[in-house]
Amino acid sequence: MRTQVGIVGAGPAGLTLGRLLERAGIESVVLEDRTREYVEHRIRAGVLEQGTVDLLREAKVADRLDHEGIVHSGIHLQFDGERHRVPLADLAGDRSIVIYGQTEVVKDLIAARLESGPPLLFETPVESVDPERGVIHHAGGELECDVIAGCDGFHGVCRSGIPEGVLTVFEREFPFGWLGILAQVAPSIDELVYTHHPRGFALLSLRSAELSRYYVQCDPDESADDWSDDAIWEELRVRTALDGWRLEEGPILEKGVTGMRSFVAEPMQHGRLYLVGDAAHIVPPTGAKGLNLAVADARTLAEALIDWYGGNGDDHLRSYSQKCLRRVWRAEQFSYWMTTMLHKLSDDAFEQRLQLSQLRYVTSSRAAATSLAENYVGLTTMA
Ligand code: RFL
Ligand code: PHB
Repeated sequence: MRTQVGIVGAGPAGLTLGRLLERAGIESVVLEDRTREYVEHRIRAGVLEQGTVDLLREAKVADRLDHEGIVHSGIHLQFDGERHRVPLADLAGDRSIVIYGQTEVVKDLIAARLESGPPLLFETPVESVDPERGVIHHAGGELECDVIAGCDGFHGVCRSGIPEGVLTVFEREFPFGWLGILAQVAPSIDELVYTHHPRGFALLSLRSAELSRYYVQCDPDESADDWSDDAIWEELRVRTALDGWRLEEGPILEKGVTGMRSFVAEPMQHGRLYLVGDAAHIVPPTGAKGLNLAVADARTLAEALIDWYGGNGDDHLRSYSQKCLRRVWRAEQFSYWMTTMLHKLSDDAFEQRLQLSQLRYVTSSRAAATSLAENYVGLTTMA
């Protein structure tokens, strides 16, 4: 089998790239390890930057997003028994975020691809890739390609297809994780709340008018099964408590623990292989950047390939890695900053005083709040 672009992985990166190529008349085959059911129900991100929404609209996969996505023009930061609103849109040139689950983005992209026809093969694990020859070895045989897009996430096989010594890896692992739940209850507040508390971080988010998505900081190697529903609600209640406000509870539909790390592999390209999204970089979820970075990489690669197949040379393919890494490192810094400002890092009282002072500064200085706001909604200068 032969194709122009072989795409490994049907997450947001692979599916977005496939969609953009399809609209430009460039052939691709998407190979995905898991079932459609599994990929469509993997609960992860929920915050889309304006730039991500704009791209999905251009790609004509935003009908449901435009109906069901919830626009938020602010977030709250809570600490020391106070809740402060950061007016994102006022501070960041009228740009906002949209709450729409990654599961829904993936469903929309899969439906569009299956309707229009280019191959999307589920349950087809890729075993290895050859970046020099442009060959993908998978369970059913070989796929020869002009270009391989490694969109197979952090644990995929594409990154390890790059010969030793080529990549430089930058990494930080955090000594905590997030216990996340999806609960069948109306959100108790209409915008996100990021809470710093002596017992640890908590985040109140949502998926819809009936579904809430909540997180608490926990040990990274804890199992979600060790947490009873009552224990989770108790922890959420204590960490987010505020005079005159109540956290509504409901049945927990799903729970899971996720570790937190920062990771970047440079460069994001070798031979015919281009790494896209989590395959090349990971951010801790506190800045809500992972999915948005994956979509931005996919756009950059699609534009470079459209240029190249259109006979306009390979300048953009050559600068793919450099262009993506600028945005990636901005998101790494922002996510690291949000993470270390908001989580319980240690029992060190000096460190805790610095965190509180930083939170007070961000919620009282317009300049500091503007910096948070423009990074959170997505910097247009990084496009
Ligand atoms: P994905 O989504 O991991 O997709 C990779 C796909 O590749 C498949 N695969 C293979 N296929 C074939 N052969 C192989 N050998 C393969 N190995 C793997 C996998 O099955 C999968 O389908 O990577 P992608 O596309 O780069 O997308 C990245 C995003 O999923 C990720 O960055 C975000 O979910 C991160 N994230 C958030 N990002 C945001 O922008 N905003 C958020 O609010 C946000 N919240 C989060 C998050 C991630 C979280 N977790 C669970 C890590 C909240 C959480 C809790
Ligand atoms: C989510 O709704 O899943 C979510 C929101 C904001 C984050 C991370 C996750 O920073």
